[in-house]
Amino acid sequence: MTTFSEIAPRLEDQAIEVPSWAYGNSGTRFKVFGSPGTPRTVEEKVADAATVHRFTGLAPLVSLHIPWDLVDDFGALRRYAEDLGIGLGTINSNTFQDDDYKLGALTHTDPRIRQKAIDHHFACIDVMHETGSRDLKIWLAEGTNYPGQGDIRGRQDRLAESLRTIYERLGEEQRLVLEYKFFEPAFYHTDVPDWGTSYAHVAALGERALVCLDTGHHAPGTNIEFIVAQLLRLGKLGSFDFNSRFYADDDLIVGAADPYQLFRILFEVIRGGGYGPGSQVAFMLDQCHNIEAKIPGQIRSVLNVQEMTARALLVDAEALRSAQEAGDVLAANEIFMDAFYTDVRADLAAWRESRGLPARPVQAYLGSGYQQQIEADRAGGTQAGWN
Ligand code: LRH
Ligand code: MN
Ligand code: MN
Repeated sequence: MTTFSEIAPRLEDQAIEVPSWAYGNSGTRFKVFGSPGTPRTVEEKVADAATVHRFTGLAPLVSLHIPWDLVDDFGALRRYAEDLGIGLGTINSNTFQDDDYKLGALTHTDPRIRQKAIDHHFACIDVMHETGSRDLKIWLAEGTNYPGQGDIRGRQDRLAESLRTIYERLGEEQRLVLEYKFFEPAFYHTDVPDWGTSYAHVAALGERALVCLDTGHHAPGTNIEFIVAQLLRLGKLGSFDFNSRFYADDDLIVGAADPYQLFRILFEVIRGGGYGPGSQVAFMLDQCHNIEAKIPGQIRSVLNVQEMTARALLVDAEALRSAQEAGDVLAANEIFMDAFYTDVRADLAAWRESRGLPARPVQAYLGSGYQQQIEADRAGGTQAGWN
């Protein structure tokens, strides 16, 4: 049995990127709830993200969404973030809130609209040069609602061409990550519905194009850890968007719906070399906090990832391999489950304290006065939201 003290040094390698939109108001198509203290500006979102890092030591980067997080001077925003102890991370493009894109953006039949969508990605790359971001993340809301509505094959061809144009614009240190999602907002067919389609496109582009796996973007019952293993094997897993789901693209707190699934995913990440020095896999959250408090919700989320990472690191890899090779089904499963069932919370609390962090970050945040302060300071103005 591997012990906590044996794996503790590896916990230092954990860095989770938080999404700026987690701090703004969000909701469902039925209602967006306002909440006191919600950021009114991009700077305030960055300050909240930095607070999550201050209480956990786990979240050194905040991911931005363009145009939701558009500012005049991204260099100044970068300096502001760095003064608060964090960096600006992945830049997310947006081709899903413009009437022009109703029937497609990078896949559209009209070259003018395709070029408009490509230009938006060029603008995102310009932002990345200023923010120092490595990754351009592309999630497309494209597809059709009715059989016969579009030429599925032609749309793939136009998508490949648009992606190539964007890819060629990247700087040498920059990467493109292509996110897939099996449905929504299109319901009949989606242009990038699964890892295979994303893989086909990024493989055609080149080394700096990779797949982004959003844990909420699969059909129920999908074996996500298998996809993780396969993409790592192929050298094409670029990033995660972590969250959890019960029914659709719920964007709930990662590890809340199915901690065991998160454990299995993280086990394959570690097994496949996707964690620790030399790994190119970005651990991001893609979540919204519709009804719960946002900053403690983010703190809880990064702690959930840390907790399941620790448990996955506890799997006795050597004993597991011996049992697997001996064909000992029950022993292999028991070794795996022993690690999953190990409660690491007290060890993690002590480990945090040893590094000058609060043992219980959520409680420390709630007692810190930060929430009261932002509720007082941020009265008035317009709260940032999903737009
Ligand atoms: C839509 C989505 C996607 C993007 C995010 C901004 O499904 O959740 O995952 O990354 O919006
Ligand atoms: Mn996502
Ligand atoms: Mn999503």
